[in-house]
Amino acid sequence: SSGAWFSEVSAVCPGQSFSLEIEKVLYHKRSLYQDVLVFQSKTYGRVLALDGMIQVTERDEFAYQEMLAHLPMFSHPSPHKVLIVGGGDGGILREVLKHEAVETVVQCEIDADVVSVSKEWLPFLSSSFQHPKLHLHIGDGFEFLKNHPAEFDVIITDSSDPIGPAESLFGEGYFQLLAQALRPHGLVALQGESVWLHLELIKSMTASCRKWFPVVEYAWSSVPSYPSGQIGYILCSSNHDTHFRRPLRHIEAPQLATWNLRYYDADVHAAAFVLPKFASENLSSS
Ligand code: PUT
Repeated sequence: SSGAWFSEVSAVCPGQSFSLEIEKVLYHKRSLYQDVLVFQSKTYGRVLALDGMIQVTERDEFAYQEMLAHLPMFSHPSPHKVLIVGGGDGGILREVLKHEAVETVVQCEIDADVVSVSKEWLPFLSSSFQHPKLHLHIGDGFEFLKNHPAEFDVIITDSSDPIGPAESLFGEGYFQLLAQALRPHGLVALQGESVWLHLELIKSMTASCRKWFPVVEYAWSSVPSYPSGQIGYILCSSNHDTHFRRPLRHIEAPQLATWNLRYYDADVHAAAFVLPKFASENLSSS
């Protein structure tokens, strides 16, 4: 062990700092957009940090990837065409492609270096970048959406935090573009931050989403390496009849083993929408 520690110090989570012991730094460079760091940690496997914020660790990445991908995917009856905005490590893509209904995945990631670094250092996440159903576009998700009206069944935004290159993906202008890029009955899922740290941000995001979508819900999961150990998912539907709390589809038993799920199942899906009182009082639509 090097005896060195990585500590998250950021305005995203002021006054606190989560730390991991570093075994070896594998990659550290500034890309066009941000500081990109990959290290081997002592107890969480490989870790990707962007601008000093942990994006994934090998130990707990499945909790985030499975929930952000499968909550919307199992809430849509037939998700044929899916857009991933961000998600440059490839984890959401890996999960989305498990759904047989998917014919095309378009992914728009702003930072080509995140994709290439993930291909080289994070193979457990990036294994699907060669998939024939994928159309990978390197560019700004906000700008991309302006040119793709009424095209997608499901749009998943796997962003970093609102300070840095992902800032535009947290505002009302972006939610309007998402609503316009959906096919009829389309759904959206967004990285929704932590109720312990970002309740005001989540309140304003869900209120803005409600201007563009008739159904908006917040679900959550535990992810120990994210600030406060909890992260949320904002789910929006353009269909009044969507009930996010009940998955519409289930995995057939023979396929279940090949999906290799470690966090998500139908019970976890339903339970994810049950919020502690301080959060539900702030986030309910009524
Ligand atoms: N896409 C990773 C989310 C990290 C939030 N801090």
